[in-house]
Amino acid sequence: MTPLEKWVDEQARLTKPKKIYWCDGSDEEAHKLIECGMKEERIAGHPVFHELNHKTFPNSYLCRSHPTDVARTEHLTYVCHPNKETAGPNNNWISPHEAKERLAKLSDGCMRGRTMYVLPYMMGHPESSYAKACVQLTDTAYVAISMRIMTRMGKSVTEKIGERDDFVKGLHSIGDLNPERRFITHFPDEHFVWSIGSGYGGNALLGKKCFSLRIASWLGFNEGWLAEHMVIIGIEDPKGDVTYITAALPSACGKTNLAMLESSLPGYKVWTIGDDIAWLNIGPDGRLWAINPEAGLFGVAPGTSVNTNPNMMKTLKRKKFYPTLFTNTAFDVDKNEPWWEGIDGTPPKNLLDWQGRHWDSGRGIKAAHPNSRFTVSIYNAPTLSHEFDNPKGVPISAILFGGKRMHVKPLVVEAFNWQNGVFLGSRTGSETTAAAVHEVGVVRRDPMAMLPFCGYNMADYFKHWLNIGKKLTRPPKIFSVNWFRVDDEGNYIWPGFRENIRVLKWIVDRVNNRVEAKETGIGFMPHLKDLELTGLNIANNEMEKLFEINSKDWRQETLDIEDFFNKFDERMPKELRQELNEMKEKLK
Ligand code: OXD
Ligand code: MN
Repeated sequence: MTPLEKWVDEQARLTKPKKIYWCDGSDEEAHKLIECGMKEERIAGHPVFHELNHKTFPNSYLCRSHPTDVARTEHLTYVCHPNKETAGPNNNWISPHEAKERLAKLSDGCMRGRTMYVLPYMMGHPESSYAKACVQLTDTAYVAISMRIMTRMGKSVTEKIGERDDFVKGLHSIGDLNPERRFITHFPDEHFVWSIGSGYGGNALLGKKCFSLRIASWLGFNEGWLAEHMVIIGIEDPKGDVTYITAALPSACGKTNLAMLESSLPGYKVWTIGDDIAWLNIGPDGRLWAINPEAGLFGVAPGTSVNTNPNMMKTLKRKKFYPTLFTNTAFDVDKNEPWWEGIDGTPPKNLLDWQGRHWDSGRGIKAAHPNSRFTVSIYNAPTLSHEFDNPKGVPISAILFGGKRMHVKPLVVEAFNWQNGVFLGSRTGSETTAAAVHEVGVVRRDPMAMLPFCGYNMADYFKHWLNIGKKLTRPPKIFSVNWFRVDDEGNYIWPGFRENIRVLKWIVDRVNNRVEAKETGIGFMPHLKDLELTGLNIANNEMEKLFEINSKDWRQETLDIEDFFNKFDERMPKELRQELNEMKEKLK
C-alpha cells in the first residue's frame, strides 16, 4: 500500500462508508456524479442537483443546502496549533489532541450508507514550483463536483503523489448537518484539515479557505512566502502594456466584480487571474510573484447582472467546462432558471425561494439567500489572462487593501513605503457581510481581509509581512481603496463597478511614475486633475467628500486601531505601533 492508500484506508475504517470511489477527474465521471446527485443523493430533502434550462444556462445545476448551512461558521472553526499563543487571539483554539478526540467521536461511522469520494487535486498549476498536491475525502457528490470546478483535480495527482506522504490531507463529511455537531478544524503542522457537519463552500471545499489560506499562510510563514485573500488581475493600458496587481477585500465586498471588471475607459482592459486567493513568492528578480492556486470562481450571486458584472454573466452562460453550480439562489419555475435579487429584469411570476418555497414579493423576504453562490470554472471566463496557466505566476506592481466603509476612508490612498503599507493593511476595517454567520453591517478590523483566514497569530503575520518587504528589492507599491463612501443622504458617492478602472488607472500611473500625488497624514492622495473623470457626473464637492479626512472620525478610527493592536500585547511589531503614533501626530 502507498502512504496515500494507507491513509484513505484508515479514514474509511473510522467513517465506515458503504463504498470508496477514487475520482479520476474526467468529464464522464463528472456526468456520472451529477446523475447520482440528481437521482440518488439528497440534502435536506432535496436532490443534490437539479438540471437547469440548458439553452440559457448550459451545463448548469441548482443546489439547495440545509437551511442552517449557508455560510462560513467562524465560531465553529478552530486552528489547532500545539499551543494557544501560536494560534493567537484571532483564532479559536483547542489542542490538537482534544480536537482529534472530539472529531473522532463525531466521525465514527459518519459515512455509513454513503460513498466516500477520494479527490486528488492540485492547488496551483501542476508544473509550478509553488503548487501543492492534495487529497480530500468527502461523502457528498456536491463537494466532489465543486472541487472538480474549483481545483485541478485528477488521476495525475495520485500519480504525482506516488510513494510520498507529504501531500495535504482533508477529511470531510457532512455528518448530520446539525450545527451542534459542526466543526472545521485545522492541524497546520500536519497539513491536515478535518471538517464535519457542513457542506458549505468555505467549510467543506477544503482546498479553498482551509488549506490555501489558513494552512498555507502558516506554511508561508515558515517558508518565506505569503498566502493571501486577494484578487489577481492584469490591467492593460491603451499601449498594450499590462500591469499586474493584487487586491485584498473581505468576503462579499466585490472581489469577483473587480477580478472581471469591464472597463469604462477606452483602451483599458482587465485580465482575470484570480478572484479570491493569491500565493505570493519572492522571485529571483527581487519582485513579488503571484499565482492563483484555484481554478474556479465561487462568487456571490445577488447583485450580479449584465450591468454590474457583464463578464460574469457571460461566464455563467458559457458552455466550456462542465458543470456550473448555483447554490441557494431562487428558482424561476416557468423558465427553469436560477434567479436572484439584482439580476436583470423583473422578478418572475412563478418563483421559488432558496429553500424551494413559493415566493411572495409582498412579504419583503429575499428570494435568493444573500450568500447564494455560483461555482464556475475560471476557464469559462472571457477575461481569463493568458498568464493564468503560467507556472511562474505574474510579477506584482501594486497591492490594494480595501474594505466596505460608508464613512472615514478615502477612495484611494497610497502608502508612503512598504512598512507604512503593512500598517495600512493591518488597520483595515470593514462592515461585515452575509458570507459568514454573524451580525451583518458592523465595522470590524479585518487586516489584509485575512482576519477569518490567517492560520496563526496575526502579530507574527504582520512581522512576516514586514520581513518579506526587507527581502524585496523591487517591492510593489501599497494602496488602500474604498468604493463605498456615502453622502449625507446615505447614497454611495462613487459609482463603482466598471468605473473603478479610473482608480486603477491612477494606481497604474503612480506605479509607472507618470503622476505626482499629494502628501497627507494618512498617505499620498491623487490631485483631482490626475483622475480621469470624463463622462462621470460627480459634483466637485462630492469628489472632495470622497477624499475628506474628517479629524473627528479619524480620532475614533485611531482609537479603534489601537484597541485592536492591544489584543496582541507585546507580540505586536513595534514598527506598526510606531506607524500608528506617527499617523496620530500627523493628523493632529
Ligand atoms: C469566500 C469567502 O467564499 O471569502 O470567498 O467567504
Ligand atoms: Mn473569499
